[in-house]
Amino acid sequence: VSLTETLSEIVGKSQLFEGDAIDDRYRWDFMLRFQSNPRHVVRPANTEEVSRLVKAAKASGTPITAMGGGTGSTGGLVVDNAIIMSLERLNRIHEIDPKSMTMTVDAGVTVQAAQEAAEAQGLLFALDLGARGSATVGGAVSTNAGGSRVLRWGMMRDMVLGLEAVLADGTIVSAMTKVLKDNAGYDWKQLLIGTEGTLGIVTKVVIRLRPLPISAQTALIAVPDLDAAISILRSLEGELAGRVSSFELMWGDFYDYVAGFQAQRRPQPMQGGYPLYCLVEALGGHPEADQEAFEAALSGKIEEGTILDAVIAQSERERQALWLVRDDLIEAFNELGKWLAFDISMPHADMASFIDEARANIAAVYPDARAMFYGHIGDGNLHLVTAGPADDADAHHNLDVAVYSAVRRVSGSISGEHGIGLQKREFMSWTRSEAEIQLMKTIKRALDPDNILNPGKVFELN
Ligand code: LAC
Ligand code: ZN
Repeated sequence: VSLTETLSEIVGKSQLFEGDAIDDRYRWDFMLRFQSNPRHVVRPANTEEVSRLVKAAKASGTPITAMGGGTGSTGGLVVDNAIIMSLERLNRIHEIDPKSMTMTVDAGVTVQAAQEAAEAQGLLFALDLGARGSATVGGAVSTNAGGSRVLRWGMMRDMVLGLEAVLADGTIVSAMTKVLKDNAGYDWKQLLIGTEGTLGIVTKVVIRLRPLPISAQTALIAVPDLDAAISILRSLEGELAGRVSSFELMWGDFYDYVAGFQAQRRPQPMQGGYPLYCLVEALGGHPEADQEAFEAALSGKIEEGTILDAVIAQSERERQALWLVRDDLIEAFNELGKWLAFDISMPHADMASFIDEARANIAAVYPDARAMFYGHIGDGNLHLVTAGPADDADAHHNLDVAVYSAVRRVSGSISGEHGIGLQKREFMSWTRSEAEIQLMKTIKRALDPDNILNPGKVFELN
């Protein structure tokens, strides 16, 4: 029997697509840097089918790549003549357990659907990112997604209590536990999280929930420099006793560009021209007292001069408008032509010198390139978007080298959150030691000796 027949037998004819029947969204590379060429697209209905599909892939020696919402930006879904297994039909929210503060969901549930279901029970699924409407929980687990609240609640790996996954030989391995503390031997869940589908395919997750905050204080503040931003962050974290949930920084050129672009549609929340802008949000349980403490903390800094200007949201509508400056970016970026995104991280102490060096390196290769920094500054995680003037593989490589050589000097990471995928593979040795990379390969070979699961991502095995 052909692989086509086997796949069709497992998922049913209507859930197998080949050739021209493959929709463009399954050939998708979010950053349009690579060409993806799946031979088969399958859409299993449950974990059993996922397991049988992996076994069939293995038996025929065909690589298989699991797909969530397709919002990854490092080419992690780009394949050549492989099976794309979309988990979109694994979309059930199985349970919310308010007593244990957990929710149990299939991998294909979107982050937003999970957030909303938790919220309806008065609970918080703390992961949040701009792609919430499409990104799935399974994708967030397999990439260890970060986003805008890591500062307070950690990354996806900090929210996973239980996991079910399918290994490269089709074994279903399940620990759908709700316990927070489990030191019974190796934590294999953490071994799979963040491995971009190369060690196992996540099918179900028990997520740790938090009490739903009932008060939000959100402000856009302008500051004179990076040191001021970091000192404001540190003092707010102390003064607001752990309630600071997001601290997003936008450099002046980024803000002027994005807010300027958005001004076609809505008023700019604050005038342009300041050196740096921070979007800061605290979440809590005492609306009036929280707002008072927040405003008091900010006004102290306005008096000192560490805050140059501030807009404090007075309603949920104003809060959302402030967030749009930070989250509604793609159209503004697309206006730049082809753009590249970076997600580097480093200690706060090295950030200012890193930025100077990265800017100088970029200007040295492309004096006319745009390079705008922003990011999750509370986590030491910077984003950088570059655009023009050149746009081909060589230009992309030159820009990568310009940025990652500066990352290397400060012993930072070439990926704070988006992962390695295909895109950053060649720079792994700039951010990880040879011994670390060998350890990763040893683990990969042990769990996936035939190199079936999303091969070629993170590193080339041979
Ligand atoms: C962000 C995505 C790109 O933070 O990680 O905007
Ligand atoms: Zn980010």
